[in-house]
Amino acid sequence: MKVNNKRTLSLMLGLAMGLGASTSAYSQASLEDVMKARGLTQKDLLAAAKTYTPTGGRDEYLVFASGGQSGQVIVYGIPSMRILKYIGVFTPEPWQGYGFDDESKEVLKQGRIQGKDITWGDTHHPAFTETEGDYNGKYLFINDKANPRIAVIDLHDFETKQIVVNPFFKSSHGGAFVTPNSEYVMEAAQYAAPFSADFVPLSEFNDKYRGGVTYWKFDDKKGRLQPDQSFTFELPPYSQDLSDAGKGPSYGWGFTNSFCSERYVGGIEKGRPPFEAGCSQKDTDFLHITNWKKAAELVAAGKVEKVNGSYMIPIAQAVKEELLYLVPEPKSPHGVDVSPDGTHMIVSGKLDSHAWVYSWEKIQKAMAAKKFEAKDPYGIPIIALKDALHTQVAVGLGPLHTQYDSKKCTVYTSIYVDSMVTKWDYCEGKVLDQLHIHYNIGHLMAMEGDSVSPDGKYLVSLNKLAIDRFNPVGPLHPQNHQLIDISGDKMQLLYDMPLPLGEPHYAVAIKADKLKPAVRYKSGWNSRTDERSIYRTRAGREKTEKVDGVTHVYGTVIRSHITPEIIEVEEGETVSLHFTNLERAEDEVHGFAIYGQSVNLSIEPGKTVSYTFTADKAGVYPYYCTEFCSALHLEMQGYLLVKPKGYQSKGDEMVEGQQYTKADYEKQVKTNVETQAVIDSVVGFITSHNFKDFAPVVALVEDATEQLGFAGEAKKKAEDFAAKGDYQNATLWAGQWWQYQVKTADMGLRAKTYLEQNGAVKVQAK
Ligand code: CUK
Ligand code: CUA
Repeated sequence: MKVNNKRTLSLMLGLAMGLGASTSAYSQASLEDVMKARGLTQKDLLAAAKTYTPTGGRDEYLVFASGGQSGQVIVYGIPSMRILKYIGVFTPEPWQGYGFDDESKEVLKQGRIQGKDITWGDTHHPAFTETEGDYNGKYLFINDKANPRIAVIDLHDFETKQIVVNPFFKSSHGGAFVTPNSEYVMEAAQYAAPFSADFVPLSEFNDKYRGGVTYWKFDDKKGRLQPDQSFTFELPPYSQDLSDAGKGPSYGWGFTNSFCSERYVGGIEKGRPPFEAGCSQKDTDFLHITNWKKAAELVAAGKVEKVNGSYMIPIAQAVKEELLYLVPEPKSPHGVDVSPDGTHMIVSGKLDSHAWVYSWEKIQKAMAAKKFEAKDPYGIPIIALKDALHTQVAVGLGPLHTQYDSKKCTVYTSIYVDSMVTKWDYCEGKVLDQLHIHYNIGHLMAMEGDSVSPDGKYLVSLNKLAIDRFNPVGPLHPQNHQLIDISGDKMQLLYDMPLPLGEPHYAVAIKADKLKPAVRYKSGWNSRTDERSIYRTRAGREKTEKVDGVTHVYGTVIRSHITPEIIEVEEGETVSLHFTNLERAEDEVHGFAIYGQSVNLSIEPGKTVSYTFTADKAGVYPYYCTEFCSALHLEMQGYLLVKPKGYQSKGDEMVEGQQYTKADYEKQVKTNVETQAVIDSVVGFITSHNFKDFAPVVALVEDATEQLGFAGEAKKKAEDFAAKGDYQNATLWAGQWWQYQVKTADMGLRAKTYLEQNGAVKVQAK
């Protein structure tokens, strides 16, 4: 297999470079035919060879992209651009049971705004946890712009674990940005509003409306944000935009830019010029510089007061303690990006064709000398542009965001109006290359681009419009992520990926080998709180128990049955179902759905999930497993029987189906004996090879052994019934025995195939 792929690849590359002559005529002709038929150029083939990933292949990087209005996070691979997962974050997602099982409902509940459930989010900026400025692959944060919230996703299982609500803001955009050791996660406000929930007229905008930046404390061990140790800088109502944390020499500081420092409040319906006119009057806005390290010390020393139960540093205190400065920045900027070595900050003005490069050394000098050109209306010192600027570079119309290359001084800036990427040198201040994008690029993202050691290699352009790039699917178009090769001097566009979920804002990419996701949970695990579930149920211990008026059903799922198979309750009872997936096998997930209830549970191996509801109407409610988990998946079913109040049982209500005889029993046993022979031969093959050297095979063997154990138990029951002459039950149990054998054989054969394809060698048979 491997050899073949290599051959195809070298053939493609050979052709692309015009060196096809030495390869076999048949293959060459067919490749050329395909090129001709599909209208592909050699450049296309080269791009294909750089992204195509053969079956079973893995990607070098994983991207975690904001899902925009979907309130989710999208995970895909680079260079293949294959989508791997949508992670439900602020929005319920049925496939994962997110927002359907009791455990994940608790997570979404944390995100309530003033007591109201919010079932969506506007996700913009994901960020990884870092250790000394490098991505450590442990957690991911993402913000919600519409309702100022930050979510924590655990990369051990790619699940959302926590949502925190900003105690002051009414929107937030400048999050999530992480300090170099994940001490804090920055979240800046966007649209200024009163810090309280009260009504305040717009006439009091300048005095009572406020912006701000919150530093959320992160506990690396617990993997949770700590609201009681977090603090917020009160800032003027300047529409703070994006943020970035300092590193190296700028470690301990945070940078947040802003637009509409005019403090204009619109009012087109009252005959006033609209927001967009009033918010772009001045030639500059303000970059806010905050000292989080010193602020944290003040908090620890008890010198910061709590407002609404949360630490808040008023502007006056921040100025007095020298924690807060302003620097002019280009008009209506979007994005502030600190260089990997922490010495420079780049800000681009959407309404300016320049990117401005600030020197941290100069800024620090001005701070030390207390050299300020003025104070803003709130008393915050303003450092003069000339005392902060390293250089200005004309990069194109409407520059937005900047990403750093692995090569020193090299950066890429997204140019929104001109729809292109400009590659330039921020040390020398010169443009190096430009590449056209389809269309209207927003963010762009390089591999590990926010870390202290970016990898370069690829750039992804996250575009606002796809227009004519894909097959039309109605007025709402998919979005377009474009993959660009930046390994050479010239950028090369490789791939267009339509994303049909939400507007892409930012994304982050991490080396895939830094992630170590689990394949199963510890048995009986509550994945949302990361502890053993109090409802964990072991095989054979399934039970129903009424506690404080709630009927708790402790159930299990394993191929191919749900235990219990029949649940009987009385009309009006509150029922709490708890299911534990007893599987050990990789990817053996079961689902659970029931008629008339809005629920789908995803029960991954080891997980325990719950679903609580009121059985308010008498009736018959079939339930079933929603994942095609085995050949007998359709039979993975059951009934919830909700009896009318005061219903009198007429005795045995089970109906007997088909009647079985001794002949039926013997026929089934014959089949089982034959199946066992197949299993034995597969086992013989596996044990005569070095299967222990292959982890996936070891897992399969474990799983198969477990299933075979179940087969043995069923066999014994069948034989006991047969001995008593009860061929009805004997035949049914013999059938169950065979079911387990089939599952065993299935896994054994998968293991055998794996060994054959991965070069297992024969060893001494034991
Ligand atoms: S944003 Cu959307 S393109 Cu929210 Cu960072 Cu710039
Ligand atoms: Cu379990 Cu289908």
